[in-house]
Amino acid sequence: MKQFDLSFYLVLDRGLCGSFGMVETALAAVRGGATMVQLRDKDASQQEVIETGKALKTALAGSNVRLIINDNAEAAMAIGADGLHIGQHDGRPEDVRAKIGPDMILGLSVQTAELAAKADRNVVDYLGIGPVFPTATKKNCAPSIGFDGLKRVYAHNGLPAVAIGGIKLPHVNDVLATGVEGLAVVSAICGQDNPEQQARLFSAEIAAFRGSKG
Ligand code: TZP
Ligand code: MG
Repeated sequence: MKQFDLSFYLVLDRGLCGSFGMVETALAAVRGGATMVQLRDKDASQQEVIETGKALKTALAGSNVRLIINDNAEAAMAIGADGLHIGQHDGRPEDVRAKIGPDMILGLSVQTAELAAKADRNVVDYLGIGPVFPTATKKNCAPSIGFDGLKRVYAHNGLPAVAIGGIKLPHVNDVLATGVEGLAVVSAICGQDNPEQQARLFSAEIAAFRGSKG
């Protein structure tokens, strides 16, 4: 059984992290309670992705935080990452799974209930559902689905899921009330003056939600 905790999933963006850097941002977020870290560095060369990924792997060693690489199976394997996250245009999940082998965590982005229903539990380990809200962070983003859409899409597959897209601190309760296992954020952490403190606030909200559910 693969062990991973989707509760508070940081997706790194090189541009937003700026001079603070992706590794420092990840470390700060993990100190603040982030449970997963994804390297999503669309404009970097293969060598840069692998270098950053290896630096993240070293930084996260000894923590329970899983390192996921966006879109790039070769880099994920070269880094020795815990997992890979793919979108709807990144190859058939079956083919990607064949390439990365059975042990790597595989995440898949879905935007609709139809796509969620099609995701094969024997191939994919978790879903990323969204965008919940419009976001400037991702170019050419699909239409936002809101909390109702999130709930509907999540209900179409028993896989664990994280919500993504425009999620900020005041949304934590409504996101988790849809039933999803966690939430993924980029700009709520990357580029913030104090990413550790922001992460702490998210973690506290998540813990408070869980506490209120007993
Ligand atoms: N996939 C769907 S929305 C998104 C991605 C990578 C970006 C989310 O960024 P933010 O800053 O948390 O809105
Ligand atoms: Mg993609």
